[in-house]
Order: sequence, then structure tokens, then C-alpha cells
Amino acid sequence: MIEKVTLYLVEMELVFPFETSFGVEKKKRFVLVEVVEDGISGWGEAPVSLHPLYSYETAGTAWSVLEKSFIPFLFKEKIENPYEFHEKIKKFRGHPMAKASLELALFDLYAKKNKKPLREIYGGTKKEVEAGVSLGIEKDIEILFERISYFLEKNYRRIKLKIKPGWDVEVIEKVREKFPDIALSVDANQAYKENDIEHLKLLDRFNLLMIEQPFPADELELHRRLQEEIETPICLDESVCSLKDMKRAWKMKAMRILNVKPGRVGGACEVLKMHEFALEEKIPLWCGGMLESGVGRAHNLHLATLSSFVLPNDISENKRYYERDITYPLFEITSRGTLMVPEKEGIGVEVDISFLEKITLKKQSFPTKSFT
Ligand code: OSB
Ligand code: MG
Repeated sequence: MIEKVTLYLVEMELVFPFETSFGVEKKKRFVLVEVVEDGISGWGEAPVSLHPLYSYETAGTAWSVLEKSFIPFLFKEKIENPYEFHEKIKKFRGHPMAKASLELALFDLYAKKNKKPLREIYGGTKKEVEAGVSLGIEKDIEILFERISYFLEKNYRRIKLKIKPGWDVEVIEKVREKFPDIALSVDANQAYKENDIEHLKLLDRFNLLMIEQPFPADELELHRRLQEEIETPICLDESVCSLKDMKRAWKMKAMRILNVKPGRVGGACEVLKMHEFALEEKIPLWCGGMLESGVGRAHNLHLATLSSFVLPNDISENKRYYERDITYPLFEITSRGTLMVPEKEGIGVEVDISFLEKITLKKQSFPTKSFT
């Protein structure tokens, strides 16, 4: 039985500002969850953003529902494992990142108790995972060229560029001139509208691996219309928050590729169901990222070992995100452009508790004395 749950509100500064169609992110503020049983700690992360732009969740909303609803529920129902948690937590609406943080912490603990790496619990088959990098919008194209060159030299297998109206076709044209053969994709984070369809069709000439989430999350029909008119596969991110969403988007041909993030879909159990559907329907998956700390990234790495994850992932070295991370050993890219999946128990990386404490803005353990 779970003895203790601790929440940490953590703030970490990015090595370089990350600009998307939503705006500029300079730091990550997120909630880290630690569950303890028999002296063993399991760790999970709610990869929330500073403002409700990517989704409605923020560090504040995640902390609040964890504190007020999910953690009391876990103790009240005497939940034993992540599978049971997944089934029971469904009765609460929404808040997938908050649910995922607790579920993933339970998965880490469950794997540690079974003395297995998480990859084995999930049935993942890969020992290493293809690393890609997601690059933000820059002040000018020369800086972007430098960034791209830097990550290509480090052997990253795919470069993803953020786009928005005013930073799209011309930029991609210049990038393609300079780097004619690299694996390249773009991500608009919902920045376009119906009357941009003709403009977006111009991206079809650049041999892109995919165009990620050009339209708002609830505009499946616009994605279907664009997909019908272009060869480049459309990949969904924000639009798909469950297996049900995935089935709908696939059946109506609104996507050909899916970016999977455990936080967005409420945890690893949902990812496992989506993996099964992807195998049946031959849908290429890859694991996205939310600029996670080492905890969240380790979880992503284990999930990306599933056989339906066939494309390079948004999983990069710790150093691409943070000068100093909260876990060790660090993930380092191999000469093959991969990250090795830790073989130790659970997530397979240790949390640097003393550094974590230093960057923790707020910490609370449950049950508290006044806990009901
Ligand atoms: O849309 O994939 C996205 C980061 C924050 C929020 C949304 C997205 C991203 C990224 C970064 O693209 C991926 C990473 O963590 O490397
Ligand atoms: Mg995306």
C-alpha cells in the first residue's frame, strides 16, 4: 500500500528560449510526484506549461487537482497499482497531465518492485530509441541554420522546426536549400485557420516527413481537408487526447501519423491501448515531448521502445534542455543518433534529491495531519 505521496513544484531554466506559435518559453514550471511504498520511491512528472496554451493545464491546475482530488482518492480507494489507478481515476473529468504524473509514478514504483526496467513492464522491444530535436522559431534564419548544423553534427536523426504564419514557407525553402537531404518536419501548434489551406499546400514541395498540428485541436475536419490535398503526412498532437480521439481522427483520415505523449493522454495505460490500435491499423507513432525534466524524459524513453513507435522521437539529451537536470546519469546521444534505454529497475535514472530541493518552490507530503 502507498504510504506517502509528495508533490514538488519545480522551476528550471531552459538552456535557450523556446519560441513556438504560442510564444516564448524561457523556463519550465512543473509538478513532480513521488510515491513511496516499503521505502521505495516512484517518480512521475506533470509536463505542464506556464500558461494554458498547449492545453488548459498549468502547474497550478495540476497541483490543485492532485492535492484536492487525485491523491485523497488514491488513499481512500487503497489503490495498489497503476492499472487499477487508470481504471478508477477515469471518473474524474479531464486533467490528463495531472493523472499521468501520478500514474507514471505508480508505474516506476511497480517496475522497481518487480525488479524490472519499465520498458519490460510495457513490453517494449527496443534497447535504444531514435532521437530527434525540436527547434523553436528564431530571430533570423542564420541562427536557425547554426542550431540545425549543431544538432546534425550531434547525429540527431530528425530536425523538427516550429512554424507559424510569417515563419513558414520561406524559412523551410531556405532550410531545404541548405540541407537538401535531412529528415525534416514542421510543427505549427494549431496556428493556422481555414483560409490558410492554400498557403499550407506550398509546404508540400519540401519533402517533409510530416506537418504536425497545423489547425486548432478541435478542427479535425480542417486537418482532413488539408490531408486530402497534399502528399505530406499530417501528424496530430493536441487533437488526440485518448484512444477514442485517435480512432476518430484515423477513421476520418485527418492524420497519417500520430505524436504520442503520455501526459496529453492521461498516462501510460492509455498509450498502451493506442499502441495496440496503431499495430492493428499500421499507424506510425513517435513519442513527443514537453521539454520534460529527466524524470518525464526517462518515462518517454521507455514508452518509445514499443514497436509501433517507428519514427524519430522528440527525445533529446538532457543538455539540449537544461544546463543541470534533476536526474543522473545523463542521457547522451550515441553515434547512431539514439539514446540508450536505461536497463536498471523502473525509469532507471536516479533523482538528484539535493539539487531537486534547491529548485523546488513548494513541497507537500500526503497524507497530512488534516487529511480526510
Ligand atoms: O508541440 O510538440 C510540441 C514543447 C512544449 C509543448 C509542445 C511541444 C513541444 C516540443 C518540444 O515540440 C519537444 C521536446 O520536448 O523536445
Ligand atoms: Mg507538437
